[in-house]
Amino acid sequence: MSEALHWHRRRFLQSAAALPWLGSLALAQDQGGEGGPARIVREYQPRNLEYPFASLDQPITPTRLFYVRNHFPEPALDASTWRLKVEGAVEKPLELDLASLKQLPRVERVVTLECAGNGRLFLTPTERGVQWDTGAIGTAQWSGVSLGSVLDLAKVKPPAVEVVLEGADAGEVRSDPRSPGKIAFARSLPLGKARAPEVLLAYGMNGEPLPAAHGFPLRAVVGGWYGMASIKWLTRILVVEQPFQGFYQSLDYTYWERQNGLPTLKPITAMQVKSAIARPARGEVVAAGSKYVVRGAAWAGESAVARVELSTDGGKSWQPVKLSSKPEPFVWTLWTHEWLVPRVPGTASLMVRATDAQGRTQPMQRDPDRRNYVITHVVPTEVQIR
Ligand SMILES: Nc1nc2c(c(=O)[nH]1)N[C@H]1C(S)=C(S)[C@@H](COP(=O)(O)O)O[C@H]1N2
Ligand SMILES: [Mo]
Repeated sequence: MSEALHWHRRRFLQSAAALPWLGSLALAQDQGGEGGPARIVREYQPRNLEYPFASLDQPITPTRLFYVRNHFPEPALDASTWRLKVEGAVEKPLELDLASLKQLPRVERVVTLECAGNGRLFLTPTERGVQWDTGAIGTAQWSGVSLGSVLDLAKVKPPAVEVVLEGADAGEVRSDPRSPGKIAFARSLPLGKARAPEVLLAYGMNGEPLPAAHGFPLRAVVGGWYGMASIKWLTRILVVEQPFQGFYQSLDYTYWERQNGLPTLKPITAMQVKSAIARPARGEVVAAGSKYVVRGAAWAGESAVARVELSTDGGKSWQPVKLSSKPEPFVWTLWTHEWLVPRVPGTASLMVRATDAQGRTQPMQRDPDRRNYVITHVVPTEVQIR
């Protein structure tokens, strides 16, 4: 399929009139079936599945290939008994069922989710956590309501500073640092971000009801932030007057920020600018003297991608690649580059780097203050030329 067609499909998807097309999307997903690309199992229990990044060929990730990141066993929720509680610093505490949520204005948005641990496989020495390659990322068309509309319904009281989102899944973290017994998966958002238009409570994904693995019946989708903020199996929204200091907010999913010479732990929030090569894959054999279409994606969280450059000579020289769509915040942009493969057999080292609209470029070196998260440094893709 041509890049131009992808672009049209994408534009099409962003309009509310995309519904007829979504039927063919479901069809396209089924075609993957036998022999097609499949997710890579990183962990069986709880289920952690990686998107096969080399299969990237359209901006919307097929649901059957979308990565799954679970900390605890997936809860099986019954939509008829499920309720969403909204409480804490609000004038009108709520208990909403799915039908009353669906009465609120429907919002649709294409948003890219990336796990903060994506690319952990590239860290030396090895860091704790799921050993993701490049595919703990995906883009879907999410449908639901804005979190802001639910907060307005409950009427947030002025001293409130944050909104805690809590999932129905729970468990005990037994490795150090241990959790205080059984805890639910929960994260908070400052009120400003919680009210932003890119923050949804989604009941639909790519035109279908949200699948169980992705948080049925309702999940948060926090555009521009790493995936840990997008709470699945959402059952409670707690409005608080002090910053939340939960396990996944203060102990895990944190990085060191240096303030006046003192390293301080900060919660991981906004996605940083990053790009990745989908094809060729690491170790792929490419034909000497051929034209090879190198392809991949670039994204920049709340910012937009401004520039993507590729090197096919191990970082000595860089050329701009062709973007298949106009970069926007919250969604990745696909890119291609026609590479004239050298005639001489051997190896080649390909690298890609992106720069965002604020002028921030992916670093060449890993910053250890990021601990086991936010892996955005440039990683070479070595290929064989034969
Ligand atoms: N309730 C709950 N929400 C969760 C998680 C979880 O384990 N439990 N994992 C988070 C993390 S770390 C990521 S990256 C995203 C992944 O969403 P996905 O599984 O739909 O791809 O969900 C987030 N929301
Ligand atoms: Mo994640």
